[in-house]
Amino acid sequence: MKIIIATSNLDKVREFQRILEGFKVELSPAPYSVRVSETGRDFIENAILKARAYYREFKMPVLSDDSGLEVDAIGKAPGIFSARFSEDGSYRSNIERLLGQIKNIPEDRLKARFVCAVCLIDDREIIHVAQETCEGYVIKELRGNSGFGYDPIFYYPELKRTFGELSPEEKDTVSHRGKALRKLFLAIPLEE
Ligand code: ITT
Repeated sequence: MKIIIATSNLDKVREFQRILEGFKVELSPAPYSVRVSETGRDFIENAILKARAYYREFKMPVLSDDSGLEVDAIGKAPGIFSARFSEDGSYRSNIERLLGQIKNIPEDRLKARFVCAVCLIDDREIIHVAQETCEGYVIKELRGNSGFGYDPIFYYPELKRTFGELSPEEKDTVSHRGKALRKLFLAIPLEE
């Protein structure tokens, strides 16, 4: 199945292509970005909104992702607002704003998780959805240059490293996105 990746985030595109390498799908980035108002109340609603907008535009199978970081001690922020957390929305400013909000909270109380909802609209216009999480902690210093977004401050206890310190393959094996995409594509029959 030929599928367009319904995102304007090139870091996500790279991860999608890596994670789905062994599946019988032909992924390509969207020819151009489609503006989508992310008005959903949760990750799944927003993933569906993105997929529908891209499907309307390109009229072929599309795969979208809505994801973010939830930090329990600050009411699960930034959550669905992870990309738009700071004024300029850059990865660096988003991290700085988050570090500002947690500066008085001890690190052992900074339990957090990445969440990823993915939505596929297939060639029969059937909508498939999956959501997964990855549990860890936020730390107050940046570690590692790998990955993107909040990866350098997301500590993953099982590997005793931040996501910024993992290889791409290590991240894909345990990440919210890796788990959500595998769950989705293992559940649907794919033809040659
Ligand atoms: P699209 O809506 O076009 O897909 P976006 O970057 O705006 O792109 P989201 O609204 O889903 O996407 O926001 C996701 C944000 O959450 C992303 O920009 C990062 O800041 C953060 N995020 C999601 N997955 C992440 C990951 O694997 N590692 C680090 N940060 C991540």
